[in-house]
Amino acid sequence: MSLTDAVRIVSEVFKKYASEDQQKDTLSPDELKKLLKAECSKKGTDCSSKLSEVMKRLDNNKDGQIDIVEFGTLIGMMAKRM
Ligand SMILES: [Ca+2]
Repeated sequence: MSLTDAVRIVSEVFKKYASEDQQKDTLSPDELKKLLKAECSKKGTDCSSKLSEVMKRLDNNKDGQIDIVEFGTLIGMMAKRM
């Protein structure tokens, strides 16, 4: 698998959850919660952090939404723990 393939998968997962409400380019706290709940049950990922803490760490521009660039931080956090 190439990095481009990996980025495509990350982008697809992001869009799958981000498109649940009207703002389809960002994850709301609710959408992030759903994503973490679904994806964190898989092996190798860390879900010990609370949603509010994860949200705070990811939401760089403090608009209460997670965009695709901010989502990259979560991928980095998960990769670090693998
Ligand atoms: Ca944001």
